Formats: sequence, C-alpha cells, structure tokens
Amino acid sequence: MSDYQNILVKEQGRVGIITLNRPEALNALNAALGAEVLAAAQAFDRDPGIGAIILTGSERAFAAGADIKEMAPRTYMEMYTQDFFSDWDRLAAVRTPLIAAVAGHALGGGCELAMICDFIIAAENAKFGQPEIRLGLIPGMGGTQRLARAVGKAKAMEMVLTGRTMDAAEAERSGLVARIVPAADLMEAALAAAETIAGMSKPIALMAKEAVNIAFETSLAEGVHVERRLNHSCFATEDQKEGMAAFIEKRPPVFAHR
Ligand code: CO8
Repeated sequence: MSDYQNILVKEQGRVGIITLNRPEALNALNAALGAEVLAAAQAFDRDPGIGAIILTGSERAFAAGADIKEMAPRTYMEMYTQDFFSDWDRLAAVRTPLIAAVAGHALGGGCELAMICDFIIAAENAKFGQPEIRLGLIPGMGGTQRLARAVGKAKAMEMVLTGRTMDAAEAERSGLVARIVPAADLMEAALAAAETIAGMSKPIALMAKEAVNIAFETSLAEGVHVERRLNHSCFATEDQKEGMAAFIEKRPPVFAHR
C-alpha cells in the first residue's frame, strides 16, 4: 500500500479510504493515478474485512479533471489502441459500496469519477461540472451518461454544452449528490455513512448495490425480477437469519458477513 505515488490509502475499522494526492495539479487524473486508484479499490474489494470504501480528494479539489497536460499531445490512435481511461470502467465494477466525499472542484473526469461512486456526499464548497467542451473535447469517463441519469436531460445538456459548473446546493437539489455538509465535517460525515454500511452484512450490501445498479441498465419488469431473485438469495445467508433473529430478540445484530 505504501508504494503508491499519487494516492494515500488507509483503513479505519471496516472502512477503506483512498485519498487522491496530486495537490500540485488539483488531483488531475493521470494514467498513473488511475491505475493506483483501481489497484487500491480492487484490493479493498477483495478484502472481506472492508465493507465500504471512501474516495476523496483535498479541501480545494476532489479532482480538476483528467490531466490536460498528459492528454494534450495524444493522438487518436494512442487513445483508441491503449483504450485510454478504461481503468475507470473497472472501478465501476468494484462491488463494495463506494462513497465519494467531494470538496472543491469536481470537474470533467473528477465529476465523472464522483459519479462512478455509489453516492456523493458534498462539502458546501463543492463544484461539479463537465467543462470538456471548452477544451475541444467531450466527456469520456461516462459523464454524458451518468450526469443525464442523475440530473435529467435539461441540466445535463446545459452543463455538457456550455461547460458551466453547478454549486453544491444546485447539485443536491438536482439529485447529483446525496447530502451537503459543512466542509470541516466532510470526512466525519463520509466516515459515519461508510461505517454504517460496513456494519451491515457485506454480502447483503453487495446485493443491495447490484439491485439498485440494475435500475440503470434494464427495464422495470426485468429490474424487479432481478431484485426478487436477489431478495430470495438473502435467505440463503446466515446474516439474514441473524438480522431477523436479532430484531425478534430485541438486540443488535452481529453479522458474520456470510
Ligand atoms: N490537468 C492538468 N493540470 C491541471 C488540471 C487538469 N485538469 N487542473 C488544474 N491543473 C493544474 C494547473 O495547470 C495548475 O498547475 P501549474 O501551477 O503548474 O500551472 C494547478 O493545477 C493549479 O491550477 P490553477 O492555477 O488553474 O488553479 P485555479 O484555482 O486558478 O483554478 C480550476 C482551478 C478552475 C479547477 C482550473 O485549474 C481549471 O479550470 N482546471 C481544468 C478543469 C478542466 O477543464 N477539467 C476537465 C479536463 S478534461 C477531462 O476531464 C476529460 C475526461 C475524460 C477523458 C476521457 C478520454 C478517453
């Protein structure tokens, strides 16, 4: 874990914390940082002792986008053959719940990275935007798709076509973020949410995440069908027996994560 150059990684109980750490570039996402975030998140994902992951940046910037200085000279053939930025698709495949704790700029790839996470807790100074069009570019890490799903067509089109940013209040009103907290309380709030999730049964949390994500991939009938099958699967776990026994016996559950 200590080999990382662009991120800081730590564990707090059952919560894994990944902090983007390129302060000189406002956490711009270069290829090396992307590979490190993916490796750290996948390691946490494989660890049965980790039940939730927080991804965060600094007070000034979650991430100011993909690294423009790295991208500027690239050719089409390099982007295409190296499948630039596809590491971030693999981050979306991480099954452990992933919370983005966002302060400051979340622009371009930074906004897209926050949207890859399962939900966003924002500091009051958070700013979200897809300004790629100003660089002669369009989003490439899922921004057009996830922003449209999060805030609807009108705001997504306006943001992607004009490059304007949304402040935290508008982002919350629009459904992009789950909650706003004072900047000083951001990590405490993210940790509280992560610890709550990590205190649940991990396999059940994985099923809950899988079920919600199906809503963005399929028809209502098919999604309800998948949900029902996953719901039935809960009854094959020890944790369902423990959760319900604990309720009936009026005591807190002790989940074994199996
Ligand atoms: N890339 C590289 N360096 C950056 C980036 C970036 N995205 N953002 C900031 N930096 C650097 C600056 O160059 C500066 O470095 P230096 O001191 O060496 O000049 C340092 O960070 C501090 O930045 P500023 O001095 O500009 O700080 P300000 O507080 O004045 O401004 C802003 C902050 C408004 C965030 C400003 O830095 C900015 O506009 N940044 C660029 C935002 C942007 O356009 N982001 C989108 C990038 S494109 C993208 O994300 C595409 C993703 C999908 C690609 C997928 C391809 C397949």
